[in-house]
Amino acid sequence: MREKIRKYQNRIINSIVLLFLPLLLLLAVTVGGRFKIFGDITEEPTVQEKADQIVVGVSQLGSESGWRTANTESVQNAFTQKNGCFLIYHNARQKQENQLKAIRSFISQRVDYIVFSPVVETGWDTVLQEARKAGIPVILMDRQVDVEDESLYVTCVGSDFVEEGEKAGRWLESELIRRGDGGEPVNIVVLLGTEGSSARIGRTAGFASVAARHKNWNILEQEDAEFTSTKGKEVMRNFLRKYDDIDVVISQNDDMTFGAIEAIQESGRSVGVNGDIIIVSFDAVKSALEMVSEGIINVDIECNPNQGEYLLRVIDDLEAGLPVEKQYYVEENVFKKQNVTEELLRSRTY
Ligand code: GYE
Repeated sequence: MREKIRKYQNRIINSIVLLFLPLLLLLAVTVGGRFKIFGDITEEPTVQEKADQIVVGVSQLGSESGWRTANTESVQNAFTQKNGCFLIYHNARQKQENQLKAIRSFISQRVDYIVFSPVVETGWDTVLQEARKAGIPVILMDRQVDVEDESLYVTCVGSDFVEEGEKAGRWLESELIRRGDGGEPVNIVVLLGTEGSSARIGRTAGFASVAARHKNWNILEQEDAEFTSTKGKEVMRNFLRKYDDIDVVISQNDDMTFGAIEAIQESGRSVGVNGDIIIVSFDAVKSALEMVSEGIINVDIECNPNQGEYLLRVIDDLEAGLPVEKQYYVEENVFKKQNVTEELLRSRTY
């Protein structure tokens, strides 16, 4: 009998445990989400947090490149509790629809500011009108939007992509002169970044405007490689199969450059300062700068991902009721073998 009662008791205990286990798990996931263990979107901050902190919803477009990782870190280091902020961060994984969802969730959570890096330029009018209706200022980070009414966003902190493209063109001009260019044909292929993105649109236009001044520059082909290393390699491999006389590769970011260099070397050709093919890259992340200093990449047009500090300053100004400019450009350099110093490599954090 006793044995029976004990069995019965055990069964009851087991059922209670089974009943509460899902509840315990749910609690763990919720708490985890709050501290960004499980999810990308944190939970709505409590009223108390809202009262003394500026709540900033950040929609990052993805994590496709080394540049992007550095950009995300910069934002996360700026919008900290120490700086008076509560950050709600979301990664859209390259999809505009995910960014639209994130922005709408920021609106329903009534954040104080919305910051986002638009994956493409078009298609934002409606959601930005919704933010305006809710009285939430929107700040663009990194890339631009193409909207009917520019007052739908307060300001943009990012890069001058057309200027970056022109810098690439101007560097090639001077390099060809240095090599004693006698007007022989220069065959160029271009690896393009994400279709519809400001970085691609601006860099392409900037480079093309310089190329147009040179009758002997032939842009053989420009192809989308989505700012990723894998795609860069694949597209470069196709270019190499199609054209056996490529002189220059313009690669719109370092990740695509890494892939392209692999493809070129596997094809038996060499790259860089003493190589068969000139490599022009954009971003200037640390591992690319190392390749510049080794003469593997000829030139790297810097794109500065450290935008968090600028964004924080803009928000502080807005909080203080001060006027802000419509556009802030971050400082950017051009790196060749000669100016990639040991000191620069040591201090580069990304
Ligand atoms: O060059 C590339 C990234 O928008 C400036 O996006 C950014 C670009 C950057 O994925 O690496």
